[in-house]
Amino acid sequence: NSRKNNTVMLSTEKLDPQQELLLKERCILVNETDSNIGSASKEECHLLGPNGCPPPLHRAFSVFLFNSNGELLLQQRSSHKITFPLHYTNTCCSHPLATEDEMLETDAAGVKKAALRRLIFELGIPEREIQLSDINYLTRIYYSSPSLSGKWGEHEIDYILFMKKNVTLNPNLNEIKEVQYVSRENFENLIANLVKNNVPITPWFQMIIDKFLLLWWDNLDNLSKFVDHKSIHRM
Ligand code: DMA
Ligand code: MN
Repeated sequence: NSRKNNTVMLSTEKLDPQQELLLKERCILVNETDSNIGSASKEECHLLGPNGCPPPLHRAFSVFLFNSNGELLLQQRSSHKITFPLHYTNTCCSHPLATEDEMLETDAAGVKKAALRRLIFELGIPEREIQLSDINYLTRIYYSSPSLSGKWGEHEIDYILFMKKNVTLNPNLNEIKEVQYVSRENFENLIANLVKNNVPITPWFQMIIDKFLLLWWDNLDNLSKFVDHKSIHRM
């Protein structure tokens, strides 16, 4: 009935206060060729327009962190996340901010600095354990996708960053529900189990799985032939 619907609506409108504060961050707006064209709040960058129109295109990154055994660290997003709560996804994703440091483009330094900031904040990796030089920038992908709520969504040029390093983890529970390492040989089984149990997977992680991940994973110690800083792949 309508009263019940209304209650559900109101409860989904109430944002987690910590996540709500982060909506004030300034993201970097880009054009289709990834040129910096200005900035907008994280909120503006993730609100769908009328008729579900995608939000403004902005710069983002996706980290894939492997341990020395070649196992990939996955996370389940916390229930507090405004976009894609409780979805399973790659190690860490976020946005470089519109600050002098994180807008640096040579060697994708700004994106890598943002990745370090978020690996420390989300996964609780001690600062001394990771450095810019641990991060390998492979390529960029473009994608656009609404989140389930119908109000929020993504529209990004996403830098794919690979790292192989053993680190200490202390996940920030406002960001992350759980983390786990998965081996290449157990990966397909783990994904099949998530699907079987109706645990959603983020659309960008699914696209990367479908198009690139296994090839890159099989060449983890030999990634240079896959480095492509010219293309922006569309799925
Ligand atoms: C945004 O990730 C970036 C991608 C590649 C989807 P996010 O929603 O996890 O960002 P944040 O952690 O800053 O909320
Ligand atoms: Mn985004």
